[in-house]
Amino acid sequence: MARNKIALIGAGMIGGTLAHLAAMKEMGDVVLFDIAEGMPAGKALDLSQAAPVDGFDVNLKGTSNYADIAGADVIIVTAGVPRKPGMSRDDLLGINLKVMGAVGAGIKQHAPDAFVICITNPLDAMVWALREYSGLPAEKVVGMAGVLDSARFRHFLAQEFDVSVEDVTAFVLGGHGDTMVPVLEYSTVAGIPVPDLIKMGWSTQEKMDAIVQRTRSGGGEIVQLLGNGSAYYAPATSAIMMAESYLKDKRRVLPAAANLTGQYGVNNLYVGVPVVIGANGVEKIVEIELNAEAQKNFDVSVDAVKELLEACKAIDSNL
Ligand code: TXD
Repeated sequence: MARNKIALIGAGMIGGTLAHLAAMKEMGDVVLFDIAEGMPAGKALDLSQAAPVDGFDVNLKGTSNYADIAGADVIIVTAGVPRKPGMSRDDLLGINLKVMGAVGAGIKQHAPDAFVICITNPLDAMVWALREYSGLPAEKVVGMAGVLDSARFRHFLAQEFDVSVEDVTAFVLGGHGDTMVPVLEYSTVAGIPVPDLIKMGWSTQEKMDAIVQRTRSGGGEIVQLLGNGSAYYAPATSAIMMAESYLKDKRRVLPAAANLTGQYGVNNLYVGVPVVIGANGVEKIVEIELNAEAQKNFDVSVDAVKELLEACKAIDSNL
């Protein structure tokens, strides 16, 4: 049986971390693609030289030629420009939309059967544009944000409750950004919902509100601290989890930006919802009943995504 092939479009901070993780897990051969000359080949060579020490056995190749992604099973897209301090995700729109045009064309021509995970910001708009430009079926193109956002939420909750992060599950809906919707009722410690934990005296509503706020601006907090660039370890490992669910047909239930076709009252829009990821890509969109507050926040989030799509269409009339 042929090895899987993982193509990483964008070999920057997240792309390099993705390559390392994919290699360590022997998910398949790895192609690092970037327009920056030499850099993807340098990272591929560096990682190849880690193989004898770490004991992984995969081929890594760096390239600036789209033909090298041919036959990729999974493509993870981080190409573009990351946020600088003070810059909003939306400021990135114009620059990264053009990048999605080039990446979409490359995928369409060379790897139309791949499962594509987009990470580039502003996420919900970029994954939509990438679907449009690539022409791939919507169930094969998803955006990674929810796994990361819920991981951030889990980390903060575990700290607050002083329990293992392994026993904390968290639920985040909506767009990636300031309008994301963490849902406390569906976030638990070993199955006990957060509102019950508040009743049990484990924490207070005020502290939970602060954690929700910190989760919403979790990316910005790291941008400020790093001073240059944005988060990359947790984003990369989150995308790898989605890729593994596809490659191993695990049917994991993960929050992801998926194309809605009427679910949650939304049509033709990518927004973060729980999905089942299996061998066919997005196998199912999980439509849960939201309480009034979550629905209101979700609607705000959807409106923010809609605005971004309008902005994309204003920049490129072909969209
Ligand atoms: O949750 C999420 N979705 C995110 C998203 C969490 C964190 C960061 N998120 C976004 O991911 C971030 O705002 C950026 O838009 C992407 C990638 O972040 P990264 O930190 O990896 O950025 P880098 O290091 O700048 O890498 C981007 C690479 C860089 O090497 C460029 O040369 C390359 O993209 N690039 C391109 N590659 C291929 N093709 C084109 N056209 C291209 N343009 C730039």
